Amino acid sequence: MAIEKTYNMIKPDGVRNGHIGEIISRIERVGLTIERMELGMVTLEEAEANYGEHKGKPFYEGLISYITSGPVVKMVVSGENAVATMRKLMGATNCADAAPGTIRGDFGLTVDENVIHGSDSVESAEREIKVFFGA
Ligand code: YYY
Ligand code: MG
Repeated sequence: MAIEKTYNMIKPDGVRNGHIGEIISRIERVGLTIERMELGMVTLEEAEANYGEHKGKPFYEGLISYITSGPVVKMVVSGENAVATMRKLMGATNCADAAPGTIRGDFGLTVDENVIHGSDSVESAEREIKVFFGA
């Protein structure tokens, strides 16, 4: 086990639908620590840097316009196995496949508006934290 940092972001639908408090509670309840948190818009540059791996895929343009469409909550979360623990709390990418009890399973319906983002590895987390919070 290792203490890790991960980047998480409550997406525009999660903010718009009023799930900020519940999501933060779930993160705290498992014993992870919210180290930084900011509510605000995602710039086009940040969106393209965060989702560069998906450039060229059919959903890319929609993803960029969606993530820049309204306020999000940007967070750095830390703790034991923070990357995998947050992925477990989030659930499957497609909300329709996400298990009940997960954030996506409980608060989302679709794959394109799926409530929350979470880094998929320690390396991605380092990169994403720099994109959204600087060095
Ligand atoms: O890491 P995660 O968010 O679970 O999924 P990714 O495969 O990295 O895709 C990033 C993001 O793209 C996903 O959260 C929603 C969107 N997306 C989509 O709109 N349609 C797809 N078929 C796949 C992904
Ligand atoms: Mg991903």
